[in-house]
Amino acid sequence: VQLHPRRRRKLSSCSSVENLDRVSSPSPANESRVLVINTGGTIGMTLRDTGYAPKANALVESLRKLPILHDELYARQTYLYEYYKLENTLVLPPSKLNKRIIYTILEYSPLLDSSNMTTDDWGRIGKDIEKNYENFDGFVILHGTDTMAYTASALSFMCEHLGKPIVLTGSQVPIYELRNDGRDNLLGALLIAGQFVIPEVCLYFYNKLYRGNRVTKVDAGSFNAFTSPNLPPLATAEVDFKINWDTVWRANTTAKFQVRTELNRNVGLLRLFPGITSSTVRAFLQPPMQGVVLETYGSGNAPDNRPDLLEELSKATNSGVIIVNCTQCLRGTVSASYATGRVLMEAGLLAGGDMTPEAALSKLSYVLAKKELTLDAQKKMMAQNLRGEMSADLEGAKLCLSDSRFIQVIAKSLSVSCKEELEAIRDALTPSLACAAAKIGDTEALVALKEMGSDLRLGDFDGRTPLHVAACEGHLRLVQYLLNQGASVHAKDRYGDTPLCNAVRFRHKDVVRLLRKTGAHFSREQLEEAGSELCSLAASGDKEGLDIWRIAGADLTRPGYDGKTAIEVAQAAGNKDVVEVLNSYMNSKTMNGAAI
Ligand code: ASN
Repeated sequence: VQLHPRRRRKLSSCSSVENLDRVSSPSPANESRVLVINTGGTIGMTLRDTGYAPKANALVESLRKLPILHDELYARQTYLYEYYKLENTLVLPPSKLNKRIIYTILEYSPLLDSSNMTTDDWGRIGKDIEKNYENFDGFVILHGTDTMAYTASALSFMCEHLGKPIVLTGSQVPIYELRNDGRDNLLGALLIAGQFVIPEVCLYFYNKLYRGNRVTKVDAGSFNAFTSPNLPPLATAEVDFKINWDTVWRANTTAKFQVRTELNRNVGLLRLFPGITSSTVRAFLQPPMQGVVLETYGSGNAPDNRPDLLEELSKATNSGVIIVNCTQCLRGTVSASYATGRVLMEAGLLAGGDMTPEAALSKLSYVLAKKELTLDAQKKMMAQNLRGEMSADLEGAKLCLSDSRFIQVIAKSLSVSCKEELEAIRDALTPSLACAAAKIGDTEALVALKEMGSDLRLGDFDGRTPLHVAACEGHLRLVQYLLNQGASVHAKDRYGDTPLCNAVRFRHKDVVRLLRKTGAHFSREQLEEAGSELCSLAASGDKEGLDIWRIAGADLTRPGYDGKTAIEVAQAAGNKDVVEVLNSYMNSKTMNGAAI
């Protein structure tokens, strides 16, 4: 009889777990452990005379009675309660992936409506995760929706070198009500945190998993309360969970997880509006203010006919206040495309890219608390993509295609986060890789590159395509493969050379024939210049060289720079056999390669 590991341990009575800190999991392969930190929010609220308010010490008992959120039989059979000695530990029924998620609920007191949250509460959550980090596979934070985007953003920065999932969720309707979104949201968050190593602070709501620092609450009256305007969801809960691994953040680190709880509270959000007075701006920017997110119009614009306003902003940045320019628009990024945007840069503002105001504010708070950094270093950090909160400037980058393990490894080492950045890296690297594969005749590598979405027709930094390289090397099969993939025989590198020129130079007759068959030809200028080359080959008695040029389509009667033809040069040099060969070429129809 196969005994569950906990039962075996129970029988040998070696379990002595007293509290959360000392829990060590028996970790059977199909079980994972999730710590649920219940901070409050609607999910655990009941209606009182004063309106909805959190109800303490009620959640665990009500979840225990919900079969979709707790399997009492399994808990008893596997001695769950005895082993963990925690009243607040429950277990989900088996998932589709046949996993058991054992979750322990740590309830805060008092439970908070998230409108009452402060930076101290973020610190407490962070510390509790840090304290329990090694005992759990993932973390779920139950939180009110009103400020969930702020908490998610702040935690994303505070959690340094994160390697496990932290999923915030909550609901719009209390879990105690008949129709509610709390059950689904909690279940989905538990399944994700317990089954997928998504090393990010995320937010799960209404069947979607978002990057925490990309979300914003957009609807007070819908179950679909959040959106991530500038980044697609990390996962969607459909019939199965579909994880968008391309988008999942890759922490580039060998350092251990730690939580930075120090946050600077002298930060603020200021929203521009037509007619805002300079005295309002001045008052807002007064000490002790150290960091401000200025919410500007459109792509980061502000009036450029308001020197009074710009002067206040300049004064503040000159005195060391970091001001980040973010757009009021829900979607899009700040850019310097308008004069009205450039004036803000001149006033010393930092471009906030496509960060949400919530992310920009909490990033400021995190960065400004790093007292060991100079102001310049703090500004530099603000401009960096720390946790996937902003997209890199990808102007000019070609975006398309799918994914590859290889590129992911490179992306990881470059600390690249989002799909767009990944694709830009792939598109920068793969032409060179394809050329390298062509050099050694590695068709398999080219097939693999193609499968990862590379366009084998693209050239490298010198405009050299894999076909150029394969033609140089004389890899006939590879040339055939590339032509079948749509490689162009007319591609010119930066020196104006086509694959045909390369094949001629390195004297690969078969390749020259194949390229000619596919329509390759010399240009008019090249044909004119060929005269001199033919003469020098004739002078040195190089019959093979002359033959290659013939096959490639050169006109053997074309005179060189001094007006003499190859045959005249051969005669003058006494190269009789060359004269013979040239005569035979000219007498036959195969004088140039067009007739092969
Ligand atoms: N006021 C609630 C909160 O943020 C809203 C909710 O959770 N749906 O705590």
